[in-house]
Amino acid sequence: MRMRAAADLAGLDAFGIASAEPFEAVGRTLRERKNAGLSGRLGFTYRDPDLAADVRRSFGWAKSLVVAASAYVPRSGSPGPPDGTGGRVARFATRDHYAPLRAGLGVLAELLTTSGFRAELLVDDGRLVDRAAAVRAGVAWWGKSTMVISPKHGPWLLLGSIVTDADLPLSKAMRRDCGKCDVCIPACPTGALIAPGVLDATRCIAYWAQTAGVVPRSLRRPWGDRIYGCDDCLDACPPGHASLEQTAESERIDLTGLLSADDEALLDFAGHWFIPKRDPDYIRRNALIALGNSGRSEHLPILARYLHHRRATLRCHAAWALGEMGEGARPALAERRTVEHDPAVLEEIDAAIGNLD
Ligand code: B12
Ligand code: SF4
Ligand code: SF4
Repeated sequence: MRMRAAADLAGLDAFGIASAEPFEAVGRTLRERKNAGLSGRLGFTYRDPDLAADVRRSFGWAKSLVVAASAYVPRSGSPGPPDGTGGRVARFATRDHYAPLRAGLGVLAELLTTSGFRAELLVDDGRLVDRAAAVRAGVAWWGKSTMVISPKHGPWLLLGSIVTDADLPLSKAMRRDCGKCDVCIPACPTGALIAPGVLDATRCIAYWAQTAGVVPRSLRRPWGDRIYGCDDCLDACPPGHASLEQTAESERIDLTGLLSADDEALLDFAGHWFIPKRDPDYIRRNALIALGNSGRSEHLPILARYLHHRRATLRCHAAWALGEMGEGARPALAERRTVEHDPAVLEEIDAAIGNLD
């Protein structure tokens, strides 16, 4: 009871306690999806499913999980659908929305340690499946989008837990589910939700926005104006609509500004994002896709410049983006074709020229 009151005072939006028993079904699911290729190159909980599904492998003394959630939408501000004027960042990443969650959990952890118990904070960590903990602690239910959903905040929650050796009274799981609703599934622009509760990460824009390499061509148009993350299956979710109504619109990100910025400025801007190898070229890659989708001819010069970038990945994406720009892009593509040696870039240039024909 004292913990719940402290959670409220610490500004946490949901709270519950679960046992630290293994999440056996989740471990099985992680292994099955990994074997089926649905997790792509994801690390995190997929790196070692046995570890992720059993917190006692990391903390042998664990008895309970104190689970909390922080709602971010009313505070996040985020632009709506594409309007061609700039790039979009998913709401969870518009700023470091994990900070209030970590701070609130820190208060609860201190309460435990000052009472003589052990307390380890886990947020977005490979050693715990956060959603499974939240469901067991009665904080939310598992939605068909794979998000966990609360009646008050819908899917707009970030989750974290404290692993403790305190034997705390357990919360009851929520007696709710999505019922007949399934609107998130067709709302996904790439068909990544292949069945209720099953995500094929290799088709998910949120996955690709934080994964190294060349983004599959089939995903680039549905990518729209995104720079990081994707919210479409969350936006569609009815229990979250009341929160969305309170959201203030924020500025779109100037894509040409991003593409002209140096490494330091880019990493500074995106400091709290998960960026493969902290390599800012992946933000540039994402911005090139968004720029291609803007269809605005004033962006031709910057795209033509990127067609000569030292990184083949960026040349691939610049070529594709030029192919989306219409006839004005042909001279730049034709010129690069005469000097390009990388087979993957040549293939992109040919596809882009084919798109203009
Ligand atoms: C890897 C990862 C990703 C991957 C893969 C996501 C995924 N669905 O697995 C990628 C990069 C794609 C991703 C994207 C996003 N992520 Co993420 N991600 C994680 C991470 C690190 C692990 C998730 C995991 O283990 N998945 C494993 C699989 C097995 O879990 P699952 O798909 O939920 O599987 C269960 C369901 O399928 C259910 N189930 C099975 N059958 C059925 C049938 C029905 C009918 C139903 C309802 C359910 C159901 O049982 C399975 C478990 O047994 C967690 C942090 C953590 N340590 O837990 C954050 C986390 C899940 N991500 C989070 C967020 C916010 C996002 C994004 C919204 C960010 C964004 N806006 O771009 C998107 C949402 C995309 C989506 N629809 O999931 C939050 C989710 C909070 C919430 N309310 O659910 C977490 C918990 C981070 C945090 N600490 O808050 N993420
Ligand atoms: S995050 Fe976007 S791409 Fe991924 S499942 Fe949801 S709607 Fe689809
Ligand atoms: S949109 Fe509907 S089916 Fe999908 S997670 Fe939300 S409530 Fe569940």
